[in-house]
Amino acid sequence: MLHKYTKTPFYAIAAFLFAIKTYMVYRFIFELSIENPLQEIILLINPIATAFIFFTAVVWFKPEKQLKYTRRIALIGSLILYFNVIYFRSFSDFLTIPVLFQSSNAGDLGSSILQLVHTADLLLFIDVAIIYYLSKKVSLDVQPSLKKMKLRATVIAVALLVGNVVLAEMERPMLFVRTFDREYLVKNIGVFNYHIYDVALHSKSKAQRVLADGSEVKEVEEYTNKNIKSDQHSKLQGIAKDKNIIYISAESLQSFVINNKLNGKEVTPFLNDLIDDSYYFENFYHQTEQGKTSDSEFVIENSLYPLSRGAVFFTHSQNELNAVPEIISDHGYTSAVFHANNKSFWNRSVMYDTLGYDEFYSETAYNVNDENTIGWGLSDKAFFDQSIKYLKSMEEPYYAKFITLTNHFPFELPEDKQNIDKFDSNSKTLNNYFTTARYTDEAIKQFFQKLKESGEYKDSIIIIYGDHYGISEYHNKAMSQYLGKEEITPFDHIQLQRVPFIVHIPGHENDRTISKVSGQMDMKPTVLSMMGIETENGVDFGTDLFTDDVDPFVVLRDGSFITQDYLYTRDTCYNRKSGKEVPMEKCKPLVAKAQQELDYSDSIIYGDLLRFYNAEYNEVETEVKSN
Ligand code: GP9
Ligand code: MN
Repeated sequence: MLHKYTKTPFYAIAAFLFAIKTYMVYRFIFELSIENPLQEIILLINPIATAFIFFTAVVWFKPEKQLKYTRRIALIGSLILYFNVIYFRSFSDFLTIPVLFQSSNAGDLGSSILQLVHTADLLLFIDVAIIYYLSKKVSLDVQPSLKKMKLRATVIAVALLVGNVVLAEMERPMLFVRTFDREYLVKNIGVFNYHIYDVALHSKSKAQRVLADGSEVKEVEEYTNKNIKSDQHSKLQGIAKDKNIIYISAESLQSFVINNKLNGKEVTPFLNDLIDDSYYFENFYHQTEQGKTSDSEFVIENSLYPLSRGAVFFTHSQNELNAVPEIISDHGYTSAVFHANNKSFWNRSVMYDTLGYDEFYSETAYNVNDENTIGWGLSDKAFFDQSIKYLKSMEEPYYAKFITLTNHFPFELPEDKQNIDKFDSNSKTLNNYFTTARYTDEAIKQFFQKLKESGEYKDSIIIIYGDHYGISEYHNKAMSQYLGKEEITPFDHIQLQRVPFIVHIPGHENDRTISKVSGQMDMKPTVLSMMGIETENGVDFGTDLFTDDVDPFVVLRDGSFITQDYLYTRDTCYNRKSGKEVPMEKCKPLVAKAQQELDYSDSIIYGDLLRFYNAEYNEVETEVKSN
């Protein structure tokens, strides 16, 4: 009998065991960084406070029920923690409610998921096993049964929690306002309370649509007109008029491999050559969040920020938007997306309708078999090969978006297809990455050849961009080894969010590499202006990149931002060119502006505000026409 040795009620023993486990996960799996002693204390207290608040709830039941519920709480809590562990290994991030509702994606993850589950993970359930075992050995007499005891237990648990929250607010003022910073939240209030907070946020965002009215749109429009929209005519205005636009979304392709080598070999030889014959934006950042590829699609078609939690493709697929495919259909363009994956992944089949795409060539349009499958699905080479016939069948001018897949985590490629070495470091992910990045480079090369052979090339403008990072912070050590740096600082981390953006115009001669700071947000106005289409709608956040009258200001979804002179992230201001820390005063005025911009964009999505704007705009348009 356990209670021969101690009079501690069982729920408290269980809470203690569970808290130790949680703490271990924070320290050794999430590797939550500790910057000062107060953070250390908070990180120690929050698992205890959280475990006690949940486990103490059982005291309000009869003693035998208390044991049963204690076991259940331990099991459910452990599963929730474990799901976070798996998600974290892939995304260096924590689950949110919208991400959970995207579980239809999980079935398609296949080998990726297996890579994320380790045998040693069984250790994460040791406390559950002990709790099950001990629960059979405890005496019911020492479980709280009198009201007084129950109240005392509850008061202690609540006091612990309040103490935790007060300390957290002291350490991190405005903690609950900065919702995008999930790591801070987890560090300060723990992963379970973070989930509760996330549920509250979710309900709030749902309510926002109901309560929205059209008045806010005008304010957003004033902001974008004043701060973002260019008054100049672009140097390339109309250059793509009546030409086809071929977009290539290069999966997980980051700029650090461009013009870079591994063991003396170029990683992306084709793209490196192409860049000499194209406009290449070397300081171009992805602006995605949890929605990954789908977020990049959302950003480039709408010039709106993705959400800080979940993927807009899932959470707001019924919103009224003003996306590129819809706009250009009024100008005689046909549009299609090519992506050889399950059409429901990222809810694409629904969202592409909302965006105004005419056609979606998904997995079912392709012949996918064992020979031509790599990792997540159809290999990029086979994908482009099989796409050409569909492309040729499209009515011109067309707008076609190709989404590659082979360079996707875990970046596995059969040996006979590897034309560059693997890297040698402690990160299998980074080691593999070079081989699949090279594979995509070769696939794009072949695609160009096919475009030329089929006659599509000369009438088209080809735009290549990286959708988001491929190598998360989790692999910083290996990354620093590759880049020959002592460590990856927060500054370096933001610089690693650069992805290639290449605009290739056949027959054009003024090509050059452009250093100005830019981001995915800018693609919509840039491409529309190249097509010679005037955008009447001012409610978006991008600048035409071939104009020069607006100071570049790239805001990332986590509130970090980059200007020509400065880079701001994690409460620190850096000189963008030297990477040296500079006084915060330099960045301060822009911190609020970045937040404002994100908030404006969120209000458009949460409130579905474009339904008011588009309605009003159409009214004006009809009036003009009828006059
Ligand atoms: C899947 C592809 C990759 O269809 O878009 O998705 P990701 O995981 O990069 O968002
Ligand atoms: Mn992707």
